[in-house]
Amino acid sequence: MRAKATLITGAAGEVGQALIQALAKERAKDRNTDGDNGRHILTMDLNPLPAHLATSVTHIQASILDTATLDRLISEYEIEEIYHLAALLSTRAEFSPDAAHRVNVEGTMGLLHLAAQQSEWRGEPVRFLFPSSIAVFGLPDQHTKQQYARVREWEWNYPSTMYGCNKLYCEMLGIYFSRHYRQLAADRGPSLDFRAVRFPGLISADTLPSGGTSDYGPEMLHAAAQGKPYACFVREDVRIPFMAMPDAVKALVDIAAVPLEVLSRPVYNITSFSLSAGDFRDRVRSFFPDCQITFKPDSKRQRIVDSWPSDLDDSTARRDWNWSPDYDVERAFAEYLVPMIRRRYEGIEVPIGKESPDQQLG
Ligand code: AKB
Repeated sequence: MRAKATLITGAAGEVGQALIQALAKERAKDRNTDGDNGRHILTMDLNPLPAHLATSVTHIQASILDTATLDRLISEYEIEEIYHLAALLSTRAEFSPDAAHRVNVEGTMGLLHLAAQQSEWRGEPVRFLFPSSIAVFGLPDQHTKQQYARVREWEWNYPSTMYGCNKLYCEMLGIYFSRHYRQLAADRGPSLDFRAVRFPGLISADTLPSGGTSDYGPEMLHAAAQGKPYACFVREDVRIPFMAMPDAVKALVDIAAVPLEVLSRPVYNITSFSLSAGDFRDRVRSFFPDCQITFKPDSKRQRIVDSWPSDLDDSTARRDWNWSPDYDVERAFAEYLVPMIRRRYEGIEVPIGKESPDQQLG
């Protein structure tokens, strides 16, 4: 019999690393109460996992586009749940749109197929967790951005980036596979159970993002903690929503855990707090008074954040599955980011923007 498994793609990225820690902790607790239930955590990424994570999972260092590896995986494991995190982020995708399309769209399509086949085979839907993004929104100008401060899920779905287009289309593919594919093939058993959350900019104390456009927030903070100067690549006044990494992981784990009946939609906005780049600098300065943060906007990256909403309306997630972030802006900085980052840089040097691998989301 094949062993049951949860698969995490893009596992060496920021969300992946945080998710592995959370799931491994859960599994260890389950093992203590129920004994070994035989559930494995399989991780996949182009890059190796950091040593401290590699021991709690089975890591496959491969591309999600490698169909032979995926075929081998499903011959060995019964995959019950997929956290599909692998993606090329918004700035990188603008430089390599073909590669972004291959990884973000074709990669997702392959995994949706795999999940649909596994669901049929098991006679039970595979849960497919998909991190989408504020990049699916595209506000045309500053006036509209100010007027529509808190966007709902279905508003302004006109992305201006390759990454945003990829994410929006993959949300739709997920819905297609879970709802319509099943109807056409009614005799083939259940299809997959697709659930997505749209993340704002994520900030981790443990890792740095790379290739994203919301990266200026975490980069500012990590630079300040290391006493390095930082030139922010967007204007001081531009505002977007953010979230601390533990809340991003909590959102994925929580939406995975609720019964399907409580979800009134397949895709949910979620957020925590909104800050302008100037507010972000002020927060950082209140903890690191000597920080040297300047603003040197890059017009292309500026255009991307200008098109993203300043806030999200996440009331449906709050109502349907009790979504609520643990970290508001005060707590995020004072109780998570700053203390953890201070500890991290005691004696450790990590070059800004150089640490994280290609396949990740943040
Ligand atoms: C990016 O900047 O591309 C990501 C995102 C907002 O999805 N962090």
